[in-house]
Order: sequence, then structure tokens, then C-alpha cells
Amino acid sequence: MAGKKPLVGIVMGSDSDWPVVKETAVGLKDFGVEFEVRILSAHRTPDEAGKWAKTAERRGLRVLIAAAGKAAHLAGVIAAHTTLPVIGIPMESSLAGGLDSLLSMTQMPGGIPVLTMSTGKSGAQNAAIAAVQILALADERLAAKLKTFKKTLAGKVRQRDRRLQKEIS
Ligand code: RP5
Repeated sequence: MAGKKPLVGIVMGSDSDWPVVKETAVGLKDFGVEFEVRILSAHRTPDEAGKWAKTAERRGLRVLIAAAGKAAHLAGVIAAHTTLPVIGIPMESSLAGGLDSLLSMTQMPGGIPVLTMSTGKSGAQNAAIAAVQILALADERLAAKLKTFKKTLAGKVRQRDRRLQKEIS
């Protein structure tokens, strides 16, 4: 978001990840959270990826989100270079729907956690909400927005249930 200092840094391994990662950007925008988004690869641009992670904290970022697929090392490499929380989004791939990405991202060695979401758009959406939840620990305005968000979700389910009850009555 232009003009404001980003609090969340999103990084993805390829522009082919963007159609899914866009959901994260939309989610953060919905909560009014400023973010930056970059394409940086653990394998193709390792130096830039490491530099981005190393400088993230002093540039004011508070939560990092990393999306990658296949041998999905990006989130782990980012986590290796920072003490900021790193949320990972495994991208779906041609191998078992992205099981390779999920395992690469989630099977981190002790001491270097990556907070791994599910594959697919719900994972990308949850990455945004998880980042907001972390920021909300020190931001009452965001905490209130999260409570409203949960109420809205519950309201939608109740509405669907009412519709179903009508349909079967
Ligand atoms: C990963 O390899 C990327 O994150 C992407 O999910 C996957 C394929 O990349 P492209 O070949 O489409 O650039 O590094």
C-alpha cells in the first residue's frame, strides 16, 4: 500500500504464485494493514532473498509471509535470517496437490519455526488473518476488527443454516 510504512512483508518464489498469494494481499487490505510484496527465490535469487530477510526488522516489518512451491525452501531460508515470525504458504504443485511444498515448508528443524498454513487459497487467506492476529497483540484497533470479522463469519454460517432449514422443511 503506497505511502504508508509496511508492517507485513510478503515474499513469493515466483510470479506464478501470485494468483494465490493475491488472496493474502486482499486479506491484509481488508484489515487496513500495510504490506510490501516481493518476488524473491531461495534458489534463483538466494542473495536477494537473504538480504530481504536480514533487513526486514530494521525496515519496520513485524511479520513475514513466504509463499513457495515444490522444493519450497523460501520460508525456511527467510526464517533462518530473522527472528520475526514467519508464516509459510505452501503452493499447490503437480505432485499430490502440493504435498511436496507442504512437507518442505512444515518439516523445519528445531529452533527455526515456520508457521505453515494449508495449501490453496484458504492457506493464503489464513496467512493474512494470522499476520493480523500477531499484530493485534499490540494493536487494539486490529483486535476489535478481528472480533467483528469472526462475528461476520458466524453470521454467514447461521444464514446458510437458516436457508437450508427452509429448503428441507
Ligand atoms: C517455486 O517454484 C515457486 O515458489 C513456484 O511455486 C515454483 C515454480 O516456479 P516457476 O517455475 O513457475 O517460476 O520456487
